[in-house]
Amino acid sequence: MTSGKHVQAQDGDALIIVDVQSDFLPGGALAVPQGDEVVPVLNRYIAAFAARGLPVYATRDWHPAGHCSFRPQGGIWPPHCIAESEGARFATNLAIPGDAVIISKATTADKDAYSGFEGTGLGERLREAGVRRVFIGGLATDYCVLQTVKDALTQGFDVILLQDAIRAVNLKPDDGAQAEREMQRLGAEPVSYDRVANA
Ligand code: VGL
Ligand code: ZN
Repeated sequence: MTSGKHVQAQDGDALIIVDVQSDFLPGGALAVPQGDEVVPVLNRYIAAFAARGLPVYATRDWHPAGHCSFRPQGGIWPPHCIAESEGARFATNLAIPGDAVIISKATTADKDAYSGFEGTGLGERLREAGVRRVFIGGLATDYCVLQTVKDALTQGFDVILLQDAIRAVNLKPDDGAQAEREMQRLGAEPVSYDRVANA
């Protein structure tokens, strides 16, 4: 399945950056181990897309205080990514283009949404923009990246998984590896930067 051939970003492609927010970085409320390491890699993908005039979408977890996924409310996570808070901001060193489309998700108290497609209109936005293939990276591999990739595939998009720009929570040590295997089994093609940027 994995080959050495290049996957050149071209017309009909979009980059989707999943939840690269302060609370998911080391020191944050729900820190993903080595989550900060995706930032410089994503910046290179962003530059490649920008150089070709291709669109960039950035999703963000954007919860109200008292969200159902928070432990005080009976959920499994520490409170994180509360809308408008410092922790909900994109990583300060992430070079999100000025014209990137920002997609906020899980914005109501009673419902969680790991996928950037869930309740956001992202699928429609992509189709309206003529996007047929999405390159997906960000945080976290075993939650929001996994569910975003699955929904993208279900909605008929081709999916390129940016394997060097994802990191896992790994509540169980194998969760990230298992999520990567599942995404590939469902049809996502894993690449790393050297296969994308051959221009
Ligand atoms: C996420 C846990 C809770 C994620 C969001 O972005 O992967 N994980 N909320
Ligand atoms: Zn969340």
